[in-house]
Amino acid sequence: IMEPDQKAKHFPVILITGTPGSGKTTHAQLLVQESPIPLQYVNVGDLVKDKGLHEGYDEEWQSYIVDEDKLLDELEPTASAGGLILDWHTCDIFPERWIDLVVVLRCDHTQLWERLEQRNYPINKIQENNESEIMQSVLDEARKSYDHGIIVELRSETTDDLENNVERIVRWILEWRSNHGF
Ligand code: DAT
Repeated sequence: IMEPDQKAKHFPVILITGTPGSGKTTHAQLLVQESPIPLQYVNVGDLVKDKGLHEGYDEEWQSYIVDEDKLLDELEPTASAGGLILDWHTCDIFPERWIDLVVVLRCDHTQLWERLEQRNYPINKIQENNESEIMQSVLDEARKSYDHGIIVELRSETTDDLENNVERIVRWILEWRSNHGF
């Protein structure tokens, strides 16, 4: 007879990743609205900044140097409890056991360039991110870090893409729930 696992998560943890500008925050915010279950949204970049989980600021790249140990300690309780959307352009630092679904957003690189220009990113940062999208760096990083079966690559160029993607993730959530006996 199997004992019910008292510590089992009732809700999954979804990581939304992709090159900056690919649409992570836009997707996560719509998903929070459309989700059939309560999901807490964490923008990891904002968390790093707000809680000082870094070792200073890199002026050249205009980004914080993340203190990974501090970040993981901060997120551990929420991640273990479940019901979480993580939004970050880096995906290889989270323990595999935390993550139930990895969504990698992809965008045409010319469109990405325009989105980052609108954000007033410095040119070196636009170039770096543009190359990273062309080289599919985030997707490769995800494939190195997680079971390929939990990774889904989705295009994020149009509003239709956004709506279809969120619908698809909602269906996945319902399936996850039913597979876990809820
Ligand atoms: P990220 O969080 O990955 O940095 P974002 O969600 O802030 O990206 O999106 C960057 C910009 O691009 C923002 O102005 C919204 C727009 N955008 C992203 N995905 C889109 C989509 N699928 N359709 C239309 N606009 C999109």
